[in-house]
Amino acid sequence: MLIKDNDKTQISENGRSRMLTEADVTDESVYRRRRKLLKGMGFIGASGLLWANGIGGISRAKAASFKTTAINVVKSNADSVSDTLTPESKVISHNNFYEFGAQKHEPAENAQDFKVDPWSLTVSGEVEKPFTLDYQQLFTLFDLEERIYRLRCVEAWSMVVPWLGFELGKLIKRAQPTSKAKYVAFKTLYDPDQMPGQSSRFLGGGIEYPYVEGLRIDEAMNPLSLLSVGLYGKTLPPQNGAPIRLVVPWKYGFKSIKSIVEITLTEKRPPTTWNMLAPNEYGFFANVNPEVDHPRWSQASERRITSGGLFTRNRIKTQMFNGYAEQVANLYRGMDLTKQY
Ligand SMILES: Nc1nc2c(c(=O)[nH]1)N[C@H]1C(S)=C(S)[C@@H](COP(=O)(O)O)O[C@H]1N2
Ligand SMILES: [Mo]
Repeated sequence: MLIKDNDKTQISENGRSRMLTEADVTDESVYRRRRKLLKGMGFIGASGLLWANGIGGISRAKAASFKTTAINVVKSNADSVSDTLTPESKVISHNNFYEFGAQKHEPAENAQDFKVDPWSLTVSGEVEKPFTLDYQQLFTLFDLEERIYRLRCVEAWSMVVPWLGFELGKLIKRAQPTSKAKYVAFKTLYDPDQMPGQSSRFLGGGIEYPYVEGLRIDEAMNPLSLLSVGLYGKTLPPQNGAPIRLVVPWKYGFKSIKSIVEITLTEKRPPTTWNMLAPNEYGFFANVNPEVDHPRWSQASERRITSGGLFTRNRIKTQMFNGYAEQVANLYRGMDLTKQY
């Protein structure tokens, strides 16, 4: 991956160097306060989120033309972490989504006209009951919950994001996997007319499209594996993978594939985009591991993107499985994680 802006991204957002603005910090503190309040009231519901949209929506509106809408959340999940949230303005402007450009600021600039409705997500392969969901069903099939997760990119930066979504396992169970289903393969939309990176090796970073990813079935069924349809109380903006993307918080960010159109249960391990491009650098498992360095840089620490200003370093130690060892270490018992990276 492009690593050249590893430590400079926070001073160069949207292609311009700039100081931290008030919106960067207001976003998060308002959000936190609202969340506490709602929790105190015993629920997180539609009216609260509409109220949040009225406040938090301001900073998004000035940069984005894509319309996001408030989402009804049924519950807040116990797996949420209490780390300081990355401000919404940064979550939606510092992205990896090579279909819209390989520079961090490009997806937010190039994806605003992306059409997400109608959408079609198919679940098939080694299942008894294949099915296809339309745009509306992505939001109504299951109760949506909020999960605050760490997101650790293999490039050694990280964020903390309040996602909205449902467990991947619920979707898989609905399709009734056969006994041959050992892996789950994911595919991003292929539409070069809408995704300029797919027809330009320069913009698209030289990777093969469509972007594909995969998990072992037990990883996919782990309750932490989330299909996200929103963040910060609203539907996903396109740069973050609208209308539906995967979030696997104990793995490097490239596993968290965006704008998914196909989920296929398979017997054999499916090919995955970054592994195909550079197998010595990116493994199939891609578990966050501070002890296994990338061939070109250390993974022992990371730059946490917070509301820090121009000269804030925010360098923190990377945790095994990104801090989720308690929930997932048992999935890898007996494996040599230096070889199965
Ligand atoms: N289809 C697709 N999915 C993708 C990527 C991509 O380029 N294309 N980039 C991945 C990488 S490297 C990261 S770190 C995360 C970033 O998610 P975010 O932009 O929402 O923070 O998305 C992942 N999903
Ligand atoms: Mo990444």
